[in-house]
Amino acid sequence: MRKLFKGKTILFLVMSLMLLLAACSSSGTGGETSEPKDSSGDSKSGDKLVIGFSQVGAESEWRTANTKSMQEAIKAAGHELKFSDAQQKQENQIKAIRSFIAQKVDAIVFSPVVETGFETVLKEAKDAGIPVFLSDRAVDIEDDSLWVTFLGSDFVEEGRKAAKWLVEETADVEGDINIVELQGTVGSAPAIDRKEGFEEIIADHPNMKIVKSQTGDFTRAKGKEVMEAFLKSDGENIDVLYAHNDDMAIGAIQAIEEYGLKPAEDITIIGVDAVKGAFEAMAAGKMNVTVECNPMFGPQMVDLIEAYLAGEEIPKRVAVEESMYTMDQAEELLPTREY
Ligand code: GYE
Repeated sequence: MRKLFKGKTILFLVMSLMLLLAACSSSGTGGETSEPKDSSGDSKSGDKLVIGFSQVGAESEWRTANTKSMQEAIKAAGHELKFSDAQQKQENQIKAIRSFIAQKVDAIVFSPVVETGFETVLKEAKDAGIPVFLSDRAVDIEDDSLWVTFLGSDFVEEGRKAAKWLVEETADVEGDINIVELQGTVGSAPAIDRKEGFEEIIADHPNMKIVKSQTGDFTRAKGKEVMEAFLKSDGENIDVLYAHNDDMAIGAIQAIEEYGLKPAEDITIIGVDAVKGAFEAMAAGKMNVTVECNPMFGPQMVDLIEAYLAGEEIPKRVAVEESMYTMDQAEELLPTREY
């Protein structure tokens, strides 16, 4: 099967609008809230806060934009930031959180590299009376009193959007559609959820098969390396690449070109994040679609921290709004992209 991409622009626009409306009506708050820290009226709002931010790393364009958004928002609000880059290692994050606790920061912003294994350190923060705000990625911990709120994207929905686009684009294709998948960091919320959402949709389409799936750790270098291995073992039979982020897709595009095939024509390329690199690849005709995952929520996070410390009730889950973009929109939208 070749050339899956066809310009079903109108249908796509209608779909996007529907997705956007659905996102707007469901975004923001879940039912649960976090009790205010201080209901005595002795508010911390207006004070200069010291905020510790334990970031995952600098593995992708998305991450760099997210770090910048958080740094700028904290500075703009007149607060002090203590920043720690964990280089995608859980033990570095645990150390960073312990050091924030020792320094008695007012709040901890934490973007957990993986979902599990943070219970003890989060308990230590709670015992020290320091509120923790989960940023971008969730944890898989039963005791949800260990964090105030989780501000981030719905990764399962992103996976669904990617698969729905593919189903739409291949509606007329007869025969098997062989998909290779580049997963994000093993054990991370976006890798687990983007896989789940995608698989949920293709489950209703027996001709769609994930024939190979491996982690590329969310980086270009790893994405390229793993795609090279996929191509080497069965290059001619790969119809679609589903990459859990754009950086891995971009690395894979290079591998596909070096192998002698045409990305976006011979192999349909689906990414997630909607970073500038993806828009450039789409504008150059080398990538078909990217599902947006918006990293620019620094200001939203600062608002949540200030509101909580001022005694307001905070929803347990706050969603970031996002969309998706195709090749035919890339050139026009590229100059407007913030990240
Ligand atoms: O998609 C990827 C990054 O957690 C949403 O992490 C984030 C993901 C993002 O490395 O590019």
